[in-house]
Amino acid sequence: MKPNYHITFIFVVFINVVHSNWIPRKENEGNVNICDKLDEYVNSPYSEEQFLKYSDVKACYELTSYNKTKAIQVIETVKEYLKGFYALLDQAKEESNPGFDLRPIDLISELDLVVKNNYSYEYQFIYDVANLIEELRDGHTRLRSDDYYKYLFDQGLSMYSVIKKDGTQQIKVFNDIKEPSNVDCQVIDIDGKPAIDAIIEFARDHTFYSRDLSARFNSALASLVFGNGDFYIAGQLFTYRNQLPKNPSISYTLNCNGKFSKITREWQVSIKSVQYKSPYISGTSVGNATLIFDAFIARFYILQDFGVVLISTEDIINNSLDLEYHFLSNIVAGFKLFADKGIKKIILDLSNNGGGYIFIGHYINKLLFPNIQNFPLDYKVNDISIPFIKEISRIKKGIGNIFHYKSFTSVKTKSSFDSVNDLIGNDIYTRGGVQVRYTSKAFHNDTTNYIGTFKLPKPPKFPWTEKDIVILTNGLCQSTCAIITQRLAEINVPTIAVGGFPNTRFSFAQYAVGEASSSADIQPLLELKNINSSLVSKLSLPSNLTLYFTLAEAYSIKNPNEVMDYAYRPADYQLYYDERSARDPSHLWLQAAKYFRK
Ligand SMILES: *[C@@H]1O[C@H](CO)[C@@H](O)[C@H](O)[C@H]1NC(C)=O
Ligand SMILES: *[C@@H]1O[C@H](CO)[C@@H](O)[C@H](O)[C@H]1NC(C)=O
Ligand SMILES: *[C@@H]1O[C@H](CO)[C@@H](O)[C@H](O)[C@H]1NC(C)=O
Ligand SMILES: *[C@@H]1O[C@H](CO)[C@@H](O)[C@H](O)[C@H]1NC(C)=O
Ligand SMILES: *[C@@H]1O[C@H](CO)[C@@H](O)[C@H](O)[C@H]1NC(C)=O
Ligand SMILES: *[C@@H]1O[C@H](CO)[C@@H](O)[C@H](O)[C@H]1NC(C)=O
Ligand SMILES: CC(=O)N[C@H]1CO[C@H](CO)[C@@H](O)[C@@H]1O
Repeated sequence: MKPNYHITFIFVVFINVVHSNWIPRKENEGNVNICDKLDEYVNSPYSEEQFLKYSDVKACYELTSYNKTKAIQVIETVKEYLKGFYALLDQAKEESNPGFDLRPIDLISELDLVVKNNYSYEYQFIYDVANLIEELRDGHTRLRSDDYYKYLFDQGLSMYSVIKKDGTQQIKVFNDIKEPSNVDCQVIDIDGKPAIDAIIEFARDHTFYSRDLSARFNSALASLVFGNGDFYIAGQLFTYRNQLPKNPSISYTLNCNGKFSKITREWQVSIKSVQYKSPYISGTSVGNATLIFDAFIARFYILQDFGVVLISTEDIINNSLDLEYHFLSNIVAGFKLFADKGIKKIILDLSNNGGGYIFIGHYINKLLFPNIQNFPLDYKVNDISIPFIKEISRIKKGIGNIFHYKSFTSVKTKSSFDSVNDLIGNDIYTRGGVQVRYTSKAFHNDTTNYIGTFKLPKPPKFPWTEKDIVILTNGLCQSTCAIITQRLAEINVPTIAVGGFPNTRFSFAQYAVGEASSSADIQPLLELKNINSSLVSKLSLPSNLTLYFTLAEAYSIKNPNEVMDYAYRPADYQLYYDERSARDPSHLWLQAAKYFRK
């Protein structure tokens, strides 16, 4: 059995290779199955086509009719996974902090209502289920179908938001592949609605990378992300979507220096994935900042007299423990270089960081604050989860897996659990009005969880305290990124969030969890010896459907009963994008440097 390496990350829209020509492809001819034809276009290296048409993809999706029998099976299986493993299922029924834009959801009952609807096509049903689950606004929890999330629908256009001197907020064109002269024109209306309202509505109802609306608003718009050794345009979910959009196009009214125009953009699917390299900064130079160390997944800059560290989500792409080790050694080396150069203040810019291995977050926290205790966790104990806990705990190689009692240190005793029953424990909490059983609270034992063939570097003692670091994000710092930033915020490292709405402080991070998992992670465990056949059939989803979920919840250290996922933690300070700072983060770094604690 392969141990589980505790990866948690949120999908960051992160795209490859630029195509500047938007050549529409020829009309579809004949009666060949349209889905096969699309596959052929995508897979043929000689294809002249660069884009799939919206209407062809729609026709492909509409080849499969809705089958209520199959739909009921899907709903029943999804319910079993959620009841067995989804740590936040019952808390989701409660009213949450008013800082979040979130309604209480009794997901199990609402899933039962979905099958009462009539659908013509299977994809409509799948989207409804997926959208309902996304209303949890839990980035770790979503349903994906290989068939109906196969394509990314793009308009070649991205937008951003600036706050003018008089305090008003505007939507502007950030980048436009088709018509570069539109860049920085103000977007007045979108499909006849004021642009700002259209973006807010979309962010509120159709994005789920934060429970906080300001951060969701940022995700609907474009911003820069550092990754893969360069800067790219991230987010832009309004114009870059993974579900088949309802209409074939969107129209925009633009104001370009007083000249008004209306443009209409069709949705297209780029065959070669598109990488929106930032056209504004590229390579290693960022404004007046000097790059002193490039660790590929991290960069160390000096600007004026302070340091800036960027850390990306790279590990996900390569997914190799040896590389992780290499990256971590480089991160240690970068900080050491700062210390050697006498850098006294450091900005951690973790904008658009979707997370990575949990132990890396833990390691970075301990690197900067050697005595820090990372967030503890627990997960659900019930008829569905117990067989996995017991079975995996019997397997020596299972150490490191979330279901193995030896993967943890007990919060109560501060040492390893003596037996599987010690981990299972007797903890019962009232959540959403019902009694729910969880394991004993535990810390990840990062030594056991990191089964590498090498020793992690023992870092030197660094000179910085919480007064010498500030955290800067655009609100989209998720999962392992939140394990770093929300933990450091609890020891009073100041936090700054960029963007959102005027004078509205908002969350700098979200989804610090104990572990995220999925039906695909559970599938191989169904083959273990003592997992009985009724459990296997309960948990068997069609292989083209994957349910992702938060498996273990994390708890605050400061307020030990507070579940981090539902802890509303607004940033201490807010900054805004303007035409320059949206394209050159060094302008934000200069502003952020004012917030080091005195
Ligand atoms: C619907 O799905 C069920 C279960 O997979 C199958 O037995 C049945 O034939 C399908 N019905 C239709 C009309 O395709
Ligand atoms: C679904 O379709 C059936 C049969 O066509 C109809 O009787 C029923 O009212 C419809 N239900 C809904 C919720 O539209
Ligand atoms: C999954 O695959 C089956 C078999 O190829 C297909 O009939 C079904 O439509 C697919 N369902 C989804 C939700 O992708
Ligand atoms: C770099 O510094 C110079 C001199 O202080 C200043 O004029 C210029 O605007 C700065 N450039 C950026 C991108 O901040
Ligand atoms: C963590 O695991 C290692 C390796 O199994 C073990 O030696 C160590 O005692 C554990 N630490 C704690 C605090 O339980
Ligand atoms: C399988 O496990 C379930 C729940 O623990 C139990 O109710 C059922 O009797 C078991 N079935 C078999 C065949 O052992
Ligand atoms: C740091 C590193 O090795 N990155 C590699 C990750 O994988 C991609 C795709 O194979 C390579 O292009 C990168 O160089």
